[in-house]
Amino acid sequence: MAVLETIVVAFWAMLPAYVPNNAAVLAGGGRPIDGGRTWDDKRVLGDGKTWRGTAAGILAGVLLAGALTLVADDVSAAIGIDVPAFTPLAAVGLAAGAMLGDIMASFLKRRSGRERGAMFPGLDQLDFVVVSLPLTALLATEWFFEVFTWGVIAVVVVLTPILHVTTNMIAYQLGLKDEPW
Ligand code: CTP
Ligand code: MG
Ligand code: K
Repeated sequence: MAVLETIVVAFWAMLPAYVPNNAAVLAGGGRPIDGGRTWDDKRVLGDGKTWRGTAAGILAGVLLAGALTLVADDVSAAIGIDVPAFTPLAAVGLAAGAMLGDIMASFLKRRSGRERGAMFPGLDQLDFVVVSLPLTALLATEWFFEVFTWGVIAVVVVLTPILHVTTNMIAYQLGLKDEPW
């Protein structure tokens, strides 16, 4: 695969995992998942992980995967690069894995004494990749290994932190997010 092709496929295939975090920021609020419970005098997850945000995030990711699947053939023909359709299990793995990774990262942040919103460089940018890719490999094995070649995975690891930092800066500037990370 040529470099440009690899980048386009990586971005396309990861969109259902990229969107949930942003949808959660827009929809978040209401009851926190941990119900306010603490462990070792620290919140289990914190007020930044809510049921509503999580559900909206997963829904947004799955719906986007559905929409991309509808246009995959037309887009492939138009740009001359084969972008993949998503199977339902691939969509769920990517979207739910992204939200789960973000939640697990908050769990680790609280254990290390970081308050809600504190930054954790590295973890903040890659938490959702670390869970969404293995979960998708587990749920949609054939689809995963067809789409996520080593080249695509390498691009994802490099591209994701760049996109994450950029979108969060924009969300912060627009007043949608409390911190720019
Ligand atoms: N959000 C949510 N539910 C989620 C993830 C995010 O409701 N599962 C919303 C919350 O309003 C959260 C905002 O999106 O404050 C920003 O997300 P994030 O940066 O992940 O949370 P933080 O507030 O920074 O909290 P943490 O330190 O736990 O990451
Ligand atoms: Mg944050
Ligand atoms: K986060």
